Amino acid sequence: QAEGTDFAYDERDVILYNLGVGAKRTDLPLVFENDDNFQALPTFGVIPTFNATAPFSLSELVPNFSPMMLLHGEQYLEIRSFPIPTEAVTTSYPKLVEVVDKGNAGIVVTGSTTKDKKTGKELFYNESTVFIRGSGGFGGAKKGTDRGAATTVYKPPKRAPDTIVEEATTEEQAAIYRLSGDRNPLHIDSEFSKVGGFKTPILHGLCFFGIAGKAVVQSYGMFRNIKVRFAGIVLPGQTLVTEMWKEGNVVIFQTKVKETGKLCIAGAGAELVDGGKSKL
Ligand code: HDC
Repeated sequence: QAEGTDFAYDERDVILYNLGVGAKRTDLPLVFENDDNFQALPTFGVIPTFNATAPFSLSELVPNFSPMMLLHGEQYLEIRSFPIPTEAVTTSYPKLVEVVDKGNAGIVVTGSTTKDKKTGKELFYNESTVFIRGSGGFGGAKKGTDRGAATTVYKPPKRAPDTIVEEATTEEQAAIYRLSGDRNPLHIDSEFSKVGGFKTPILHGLCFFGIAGKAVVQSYGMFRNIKVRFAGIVLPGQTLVTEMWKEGNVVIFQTKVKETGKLCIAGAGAELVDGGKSKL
């Protein structure tokens, strides 16, 4: 196996992450290390691999690569062992899954397994899709491959949602979330975001992924995997409305920006552990 990238974290990182995705001071299991039930939200599983060194660079995979034109397109996360440690030294092993040509954009999918460095136990598996505007048309495959849960596009049922959770983000949401490892200037520096086409910095996809995932876990219990498509941007300060439908062991969900009515997460779903009995 190729050499991986280590990432050590402790309860401080867990609390900072939980706050970054909107945990409240009254959510003691999420913000107080001495709470009997202290825990990382399951979406914390995206963090250990986030800055892991990939065995490729995006500029060698697609033409005209520019970091300003890159957006997070989709995310799949699988939690491979429970409970999620609240401190650990991990090693992540990113690899290229596929490159897709959307004509006006290039898509690159990276897969990464994260292990506990001491025990070798697998903790998480992630697949991250980046959507690079202006980097298509290179004659590559037009569609991605089917990889089961990682590529499932969930279809919300016709009935009204079973549960709706509304959560306001704050103007500082991206400034806090970036301290969990994604220092992309797109989320903090308007000079940078302007070049990418956004007047003001936009919220991290993984931040609103975490907020939506928190709505799922707080409504239905722990999940073993979660898949989302980032269908639209979110500005810090906007309110997110997550609509959920329980279909057997799966929570199908989507998230809208209240101010615009537009979807920011679409076709999303999470497979529950034990039918969702393990509540926060
Ligand atoms: O959907 C549009 C959009 O704006 N989405 C929101 C993007 C966003 O806000 N992301 C989060 C913020 S960016 C971020 O967090 C960056 C982070 O700091 C770094 C990333 C870290 C990654 C992890 C590393 C480990 C947009 C612009 C993405 C697409 O809109 P359009 O251009 O209008 O596309 P459309 O015409 O609808 O479709 C064209 C083809 O592309 C497919 N597609 C659409 N949205 C997609 C997508 N594929 C993947 N992800 C998406 N989000 C469509 O299916 C279509 O393909 P086909 O024609 O084959 O059906």
